[in-house]
Amino acid sequence: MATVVTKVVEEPKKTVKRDTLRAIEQKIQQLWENEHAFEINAPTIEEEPDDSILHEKYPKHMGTFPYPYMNGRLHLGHLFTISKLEYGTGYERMKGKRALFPLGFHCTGMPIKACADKLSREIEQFGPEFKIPDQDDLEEGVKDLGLNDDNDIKTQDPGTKMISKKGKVAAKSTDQKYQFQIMQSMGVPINEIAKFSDSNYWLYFFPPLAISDCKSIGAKIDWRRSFLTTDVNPYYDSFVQWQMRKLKDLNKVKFGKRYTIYSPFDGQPCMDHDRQSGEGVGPQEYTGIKLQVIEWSKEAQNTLGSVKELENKNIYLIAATLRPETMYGQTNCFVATGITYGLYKINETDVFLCTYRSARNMAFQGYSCEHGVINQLAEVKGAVLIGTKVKAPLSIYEQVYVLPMENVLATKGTGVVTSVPSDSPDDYITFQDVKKKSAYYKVDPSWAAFDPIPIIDTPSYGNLTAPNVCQQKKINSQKDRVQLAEAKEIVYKEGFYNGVMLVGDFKGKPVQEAKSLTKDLLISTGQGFLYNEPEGLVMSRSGDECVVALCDQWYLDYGEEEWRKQAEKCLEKMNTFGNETRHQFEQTLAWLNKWACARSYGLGSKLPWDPQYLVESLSDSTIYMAYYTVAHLLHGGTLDGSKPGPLGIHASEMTDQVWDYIFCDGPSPTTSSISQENLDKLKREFKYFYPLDLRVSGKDLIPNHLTFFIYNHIAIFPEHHWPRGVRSNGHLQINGEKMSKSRGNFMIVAESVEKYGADATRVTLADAGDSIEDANFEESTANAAILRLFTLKEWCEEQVKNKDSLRTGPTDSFNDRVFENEINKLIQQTDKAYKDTFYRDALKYGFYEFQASRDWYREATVDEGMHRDLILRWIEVQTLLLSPIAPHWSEYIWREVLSKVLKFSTV
Ligand code: ANZ
Repeated sequence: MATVVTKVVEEPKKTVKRDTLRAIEQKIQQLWENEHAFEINAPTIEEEPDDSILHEKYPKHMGTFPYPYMNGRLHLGHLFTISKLEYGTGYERMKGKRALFPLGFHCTGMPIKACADKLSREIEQFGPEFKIPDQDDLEEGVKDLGLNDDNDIKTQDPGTKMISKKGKVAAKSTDQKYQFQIMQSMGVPINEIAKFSDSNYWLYFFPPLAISDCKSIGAKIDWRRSFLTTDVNPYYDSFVQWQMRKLKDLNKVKFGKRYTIYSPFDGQPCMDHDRQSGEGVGPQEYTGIKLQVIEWSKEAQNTLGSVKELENKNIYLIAATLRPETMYGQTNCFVATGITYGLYKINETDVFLCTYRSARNMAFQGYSCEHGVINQLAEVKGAVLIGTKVKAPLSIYEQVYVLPMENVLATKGTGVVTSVPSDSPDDYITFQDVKKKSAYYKVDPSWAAFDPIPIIDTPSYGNLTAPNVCQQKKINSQKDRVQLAEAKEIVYKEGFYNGVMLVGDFKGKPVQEAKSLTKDLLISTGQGFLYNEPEGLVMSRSGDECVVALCDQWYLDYGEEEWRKQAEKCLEKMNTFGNETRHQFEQTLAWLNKWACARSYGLGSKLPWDPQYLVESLSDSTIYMAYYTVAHLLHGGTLDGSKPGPLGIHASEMTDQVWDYIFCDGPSPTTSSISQENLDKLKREFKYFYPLDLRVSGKDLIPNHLTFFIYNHIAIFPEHHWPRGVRSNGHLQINGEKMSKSRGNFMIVAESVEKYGADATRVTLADAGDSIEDANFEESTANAAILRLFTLKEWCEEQVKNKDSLRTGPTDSFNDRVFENEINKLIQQTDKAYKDTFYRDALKYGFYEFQASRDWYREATVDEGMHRDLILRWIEVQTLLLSPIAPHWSEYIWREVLSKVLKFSTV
C-alpha cells in the first residue's frame, strides 16, 4: 500500500479513491497470475476417457475475439469488443463452466511491411535519427516519397477495423506526415524508431504491450495459448498451409482471371485491409461501347488532324453503359465541354478516346499495347469534340453527333456518355435542352435533329418511358438534378422489370433477358467490350488510386451454391444474439462471392503450392480458433514457436496427417514421430473446447471476416464442430463523439487504466451499450464508477467489521421480506441479462438497482435496524453479480472482506 500513501501525499483529494482501487486491482492481478487463474485445460483422458460425456460432465465455454493486428497499441475500441467477451467469460465461469478465452496476434498482410518499408526510405533520406533539415524540405520530401497526407495507422485486424475506419489516426491535422513521426506519436522514442524498419521488429514489440494491457484490465485470457501469425511461427505456418491445402483438395480454392481492385503502385491487388479509403468497394462492370469517329468536328480536325500517330487509325469514342439493350435507340453521344480527354493507343489499329482515369483502368484489362502501360497520343478538350460525327453500334440511326452535357462526371465511366433519350431521363432532358438552345450550346441544329426512338415497351409508361416520366414529373432542365435522379430510378426499374424489346435482334424478349444477350452481341461483333472500374474511389495505403485489373488469381470460391447453402444452414443454427446481426449475415451470403486469397507483398504464410504468393490476411484468419485449443501444447511459452512446448513436438512434425487427426477425425498418422499419447492429448483439447461457443466482434466484420469464418468452418470441420454463436457490436464513441486521434478523442487501454483503473473502465464499457448501434464511453460515468466502487467497498468493509452490531434473530419483518424478495428478483434479472449478453442491463439490475434495494432497506429499517444475515447475503450476492464486470473489486471483497476460503477466481 506504500504507493497509495505516496500518491495521496502528492495529490491528496483528487485521486485517492482511484488509487486505492488501482492498488487493489494490481494486487488481485498478481494473485491471479500466481494462481494461473485463467489457464483452462480440457479434462485429461485419464480423468475422463469417454469423449461422448465430456461436455455434459465438464461443461465448457470457448469464446474468442478477432486477434488484433500488431501495428499499434490496443485502444478503447478494441477493449470495448474484448469487454463483451470478458463479461461473458466471467459469467460462464461463475456458472461452473471451464470458460476459455485465448488471444493471438495478427501480423499477416501489408500494413506492417508497408510502414517498415516507409521507415527504410525515410532512413535513407534523413538518417537513422530522422533529422529533418527544415520545413520546406519536409514538404518536398513528402512529395518525393509519395506519402499521403492522410497517413493513418489504421489497424488491420478484424476486431479493430471498426474503430480505425471511423477514427482515423490521421497524421494530417497533427502535421505528422512521415512514418517516423507517426511512430513518435505512438510513444516510440526517436532513437528506437529505426528498429521498426525491420518488419519483424513490430512482431516482437507490440504483442508484449498488448499482453500487459490486457492483464492490466484483468482480462481472463489464457496466455499459454497465444501466438503470432505469419511464417515467423513455424507451427502456425504449418497450420495455415494445412488449411490451404485442405481447401484446395476440397476444390474450394480455384485459379483464374478475375476483375480485382488493384493498386498499380503496389503492383498487386488492393484488398479491404490494404486500403486507405474505399473499404468494401468492388469492381463495377460496364459495357464499353465503341463509337467510331467518321468525321471530326472542325475544331477537332484542327487540333488532331496533324497528329501523325492518329493517321489511318480507327478512332473510337468509348462510352460506358449499364444498359447495352438500349443501344438501338442512340440518338447522339455526350461529352462534357470542360473535361480533358485523351486519345490512347490500344493496339496497332485502334485508338480509344476517353478520360485518362478510364484508360488507366483499361490498360490493366487488356486494352493497351502493353499490360498496365498507358500510351497517350493526344489530348483534347470536350468542347472541341462537339459536332464530331460518329457511328453508334446498333443504333437505328446510321450516324449521330457528339453534343455537350453538363452532368457528365469525370470520375465515372469513360467521361463519354452515349445518349438514349427514349430510356434515360438525363439524356432526354439534355437532348431537349440542346435542341431548344442550340445557339447557346454552339450546336448546329442538324446535329440534334433526331427523334427519340421507341425501343422498349412498358406497361406503365408506354414505349417512350423517359420522355413520359419527365413530362409527368414536369422536369425541364438539366439542372433539376434531384427530380432527374428520381425519374431515372423509376425509368430504370420499369424498363428492367417490365420492359419488352420492340426492336433489334431480341425483339419480343423481356429486357431482363435482352440485356445480357445484347451485351454478348456487342462484344462478339467487336462493337463493345467489358469495361470494369472501382464502383467508388479506392485509395491504397500507399496513396495510390486503385483501378480494376484483370488478374490471374487464386481465389476462394465463396458464393458457390452448395457451399453457400451449407453456410446458410450453419447460420440458421447459430445464436446471433439479435436479428440485426443475422440479417447482415443473410445479406452478405446473398452477394458474397469469389475472394482473392493470395498476394505478393506483405507478411504471411506462403501459399503451399505456389510459394511466390502469400496467403492474405482475411484468409489465414478463418479457423485459427481451433489452433488455440492446441497452441499451448505445441509451443506454450513462446509466441513465435521458437521453442517446442510441453509435449516436445517440433513444428516439422506437424504434418497434414497430424492436423487431420487432431481436427478432422482423420486416421491415426501412419508415419508420425509424435507418440500416440501426445496425439491424443492434442485431439482431446480440440474435442473438448470445440465447437466455438462465441465469437465476439465489431459489426464491420460481418461482410468479410465473420462470413469467411463460417464458410471455412463448414468446409473443414464436421457439422458438430460448426460455430455456435457470433455476437457483434457497434462502434465505440467517447463522450458522444467519434473516436479520432487527430481530434484528441482517443484513448489507448493503458491511458484508461491509468486514468480510471480497470474496474471503473470495465463498468463504463458495460454501460456504453450492447446493440449493433454506436456505443458511448462516457468519462463522467467512469468517474462516477470510481466513486461508487470505492464507497461500496468502504461500506462493505464497515458492515463486515461491525457485523456484530447488526440485528440478529428471525428475518421475517416486512422490510426483511421485501428486501430479500428484491435481492432474489434482481438475481434473476441480472442472470437473464448476462445470459442474453445485455451487459448494460446486467449492470442496471446487478449493480445500480441492487444498490438501490440496499439503500431502500437501510432507510426503511432505521428503527428496527438492518438484519445481519441479510446484509451479509446482500454483500455476497453483490460480489457475485458484479464479478463479470468488476472482477477485481469482487475478488477483493470475496477474499479480503468476506474472507471466503474458496478462491473466487474458481467460483
Ligand atoms: C446508355 C444508357 C441508356 C444509359 C439508358 C442509361 C439509360 P449509373 O446507373 O448511375 O451507374 N453514364 C456513364 N458514364 C457517365 C458519366 N461519366 N457521367 C454521367 N453519366 C454517365 O449510370 C450509368 C449510366 O450513366 C450509363 O448507362 C450511362 O448512360 C451514364 F436508357 O448508357 B447509360
